[in-house]
This record gives sequence, structure tokens and C-alpha cells, in this order.
Amino acid sequence: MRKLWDNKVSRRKLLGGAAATGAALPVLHELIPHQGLHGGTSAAQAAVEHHHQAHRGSGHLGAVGRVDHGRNGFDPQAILRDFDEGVVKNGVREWEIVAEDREIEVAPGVKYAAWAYNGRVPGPTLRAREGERLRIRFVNGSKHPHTMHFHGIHRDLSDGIPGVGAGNIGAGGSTTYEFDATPFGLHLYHCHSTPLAEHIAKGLYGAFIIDPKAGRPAADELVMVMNGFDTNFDRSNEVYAVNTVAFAYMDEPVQVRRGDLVRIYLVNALEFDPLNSFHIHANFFDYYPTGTRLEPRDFTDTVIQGQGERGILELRFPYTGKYMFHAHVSEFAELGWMGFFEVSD
Ligand SMILES: [Cu+2]
Repeated sequence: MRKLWDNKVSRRKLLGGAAATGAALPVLHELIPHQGLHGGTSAAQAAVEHHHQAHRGSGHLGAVGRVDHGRNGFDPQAILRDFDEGVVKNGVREWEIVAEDREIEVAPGVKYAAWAYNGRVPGPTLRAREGERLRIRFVNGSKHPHTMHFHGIHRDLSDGIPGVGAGNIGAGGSTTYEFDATPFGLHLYHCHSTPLAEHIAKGLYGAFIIDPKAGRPAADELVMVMNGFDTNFDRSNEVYAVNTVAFAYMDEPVQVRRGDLVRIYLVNALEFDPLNSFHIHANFFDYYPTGTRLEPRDFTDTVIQGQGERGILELRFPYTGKYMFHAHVSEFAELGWMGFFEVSD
């Protein structure tokens, strides 16, 4: 693991000090050492460079290149619309999930020693239908003990926590979790081994969708897992993103059609920061908290989610063009959590 911050300056100190001057980004740019630009780089550098590039109208992180999605083994564009429905055998929906240690690139040049379910961060978006029997075979290919803890209603023995049922699954071990898909809604799964924040922050989480028995109206469906990365292990994130890669949807906007119903499954998997948020420009959405009711609670353009919170957004874009979306926690936006929808006919 490369050491990203040699001077022990946290990004919070940087942002706080810079904010006091009233010119956050240029000051940040001066404060952060620049030798990393041609080798290693910090997230804040990446953010600042990105900001400058955007203002020059030249697109993306030209100075430090792009994240190598091929090497990562997953692509934020593909994750958006990748739903893993497993395999149904004898009336039971089954998956096999393997945990592994895997270095990933979370911003251009910023490597992170992640732990991953099925080789990706976030893990696969598992999707089932209300009332089905589910069986998840979990294999721990990592060097550390892990579990899979699913949100939902089930017996304690299948809850995937240390000390109950199969408990911690050691390196090379495996177990099977079995429970019914209830209630319908948007849930998540994550490792529950201790120390808990670290096991989640390292990348062991994913979206878990239980569709209502009658389904939902046809839509262009997108999965957005809001996450972050503590690259210097100070229990504070240096990189923020949706689906892991900072600014991924600035570089490659999310493509949608004008007038289509767009449904976003939004999950907050962030650790170390109590709140995250999602804000869309020039539009409003219906919001279904946890997706457990078929009527929206809100019609809004910004939603706040605590740790582990999630909800379903539904909207249509009335105009073509590029529309920004980002955390309305501005600090997170500057450190990677912002992107564009590109609406076409
Ligand atoms: Cu774990």
C-alpha cells in the first residue's frame, strides 16, 4: 500500500484551513505537495486537478490519466445496470459469493488495498422477488475473517454476525446463509466482522434489492452505491464516489433518454462520515425511503442518508443536455462524489 500523505495533513485540515481563506481550491492546490502528480497522487490533488481541468473545459484528469477499469476488474458504467439475480434451483434462488483481498484504483493513481465480494466494490447487486427462498453460499478467499450480514427479516442464525450461527468465517472457510426475501425494498448486505467500520470501509458491501411481488413499473434502472475510501487510515475519507471510482460519471456521464422513467437504487455505504446526500440539478424526483412502500414520501431534489440508509428515486428528464448530480455535502463533491447525466432523444 503506497503511503499517500507523507506530511500527515488530513484532508479535513486542508479543507478547513482553505475554507477560512475563502478560496478553497486554489489554496488546497498550493498546500498539497505536487511531486505525486507524475507518480502517486493524493485524492485531494486529484480533486483539485479535476476541478482545474473542468474549468479549462478540457474534460477530465488529463494530468494524471484515468482509472484503469480493466485492471480493477469492474467498471462503474457497468455496475450501474448490473443486477445479479443468481440461479433458481428447485424453487430456491442461489448465489455464490467469494470474498477476496484486492488492490483497486479509486481515483487516477490512487490505489487502495480493498476487500471485495466477487471481485468488485461495491459487491454484486443481488436481486430477488418478495417471498422467495434465498440461499447464499459464502466462501472466504481473503486472508481475514469475514461474514455476510443481510438486512431484512430473518432468523438470528442467518444474520451473519460473529458469535451467532456460523459466526466469523475464517480464511479459506465457507458457510451458507438461507432466509426468505422479505420485506420488499432496497436493502444492503455487508461484512459484520470486527472492527466493523474497517470491514465495511474496505469494500465489503453491496445493494440487495427485493422486488415487490407485483414488480415495479418498467424503468431504466440504475444502482448507485455511495462510498468513500480512507486511503491513509486516519478514519476519515480522502476519496468519495458513487460506485467506487471518483468522478467516474464526470468522465463518462450516465446516459439516459429524455422522457424515460429513470429509477435509481441509492445506497449509502459510507463509513466514518455520519451523513451523505444526493442532489440533482435542474430536476426533482419521487423518493421512496428504503423502497418499502409503493407511494413516494417526498418530491424533492436532495435527499440525505445516514450510514446504511438507502432509498429509491424515480424521475424523468424533460430536456436533453447534461445535468449534474452530486453530494450536497460540498466537501464530498470536491473529493470525487459528483457526476453528470447526459440526456438524449
Ligand atoms: Cu470482513
